[in-house]
Amino acid sequence: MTKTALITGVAGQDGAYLAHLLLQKGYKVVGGIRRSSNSTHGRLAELGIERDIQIIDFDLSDLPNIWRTISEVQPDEVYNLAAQSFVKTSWAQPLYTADVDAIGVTRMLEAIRTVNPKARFYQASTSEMFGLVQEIPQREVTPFYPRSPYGVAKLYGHWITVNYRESFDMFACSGILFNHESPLRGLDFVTRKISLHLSRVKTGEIECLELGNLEAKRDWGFAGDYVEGMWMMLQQPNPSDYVLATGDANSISYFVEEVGRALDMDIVWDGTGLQQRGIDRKTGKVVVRVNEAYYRPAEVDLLLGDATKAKEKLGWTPKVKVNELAQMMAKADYDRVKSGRVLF
Ligand code: NAP
Ligand code: G4F
Repeated sequence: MTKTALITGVAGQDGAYLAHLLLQKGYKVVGGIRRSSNSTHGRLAELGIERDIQIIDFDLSDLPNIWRTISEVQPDEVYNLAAQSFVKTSWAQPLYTADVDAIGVTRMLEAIRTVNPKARFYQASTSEMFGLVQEIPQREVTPFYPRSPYGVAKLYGHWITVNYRESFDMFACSGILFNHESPLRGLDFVTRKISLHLSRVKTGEIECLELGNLEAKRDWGFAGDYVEGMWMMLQQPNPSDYVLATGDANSISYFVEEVGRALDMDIVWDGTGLQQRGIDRKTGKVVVRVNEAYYRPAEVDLLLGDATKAKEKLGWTPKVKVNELAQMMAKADYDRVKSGRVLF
């Protein structure tokens, strides 16, 4: 029998890749999108699936809307991907972030518990919960220490998912995912900012890319690999929580160098802190500068995950390495910039 999946935040990076994967697996996919005055279907269109999924009006801050959605869709699986997902914005909008990323998860769980308790639930948790890391690498049992209102809100979402599983015997899983990127990544996030802006530097559209802290390290994987892990979690005999990560951490400056290499630049560094500059040795031009405006009130210096549990229990392994990811994103953005295509 055809399974029905409800994906909240289907218009986002992960939502689009997950919808694509589930359609390939024969699911009926219903996707929740919050209303906007602009079109939000760009990623779904890019993957050619805009017309293959049923789109519904959905907002995590609106309990009656969630209730009706679960009632009408009667999903077999629910993937809660919707969130205010940009860490920096969470300092500007801490209450909104908490309402959506923390309480929103309880709204989802309450609606499922009362209306359709057999539905399997995936919560999009995050390595940001490790924040000021207490152990290297980070595993499912590593103590949490979030460093942003986003991380704090997501930690609530994680624990309420665990709590509903233990209290009400629900099939609820929390996926603790490390950073995953792609050509469909939002423009605010650092990898996409680098691939887009260096492409513009390359074509002469802008002179230079401005970034914040170049020293932070992240464990970057490819979003297409990670959505497969989400699906695998909901196919197990028992619900549990899993870290998904590559086990390889690199700095922001490393990602700049790799994207530069893919664009036939040779970026080297001089200076430190706010004076640090990236220079393309091939042209002698300054192509990267540091701007304090992109610093955060509290930084997460290093995230490095250990996905042994996911490898052993789910059979999940990430396929794309960070340098391949940088190349993939550089190529996609360079082609977009050259052809003047819409950027989401
Ligand atoms: P994304 O591209 O920002 O997608 C998030 C989606 O949620 C967007 O479509 C957004 O809609 C929607 N949304 C925001 N507020 C909402 C609300 N109040 N009601 C309904 N929808 C709302 O993020 P992503 O990278 O795909 O990440 C998916 C999920 O995984 C998020 O929960 C994120 O926090 C989490 N996560 C991501 C990563 C990562 O590295 N990508 C790692 C760990 C966890 P608009 O388009 O209208 O803004
Ligand atoms: O790309 P970022 O904005 O991602 P961040 O903060 O790690 O969060 C992402 O990954 C989390 C998983 O760990 C998700 F839960 C979350 O939803 C999101 O997807 O920033 C990465 C690093 C930070 O240390 C930041 O300070 O890059 C540094 N950075 C330096 N310059 C910059 C910039 N980040 C951004 N966005 N823009 C800059 O100009």
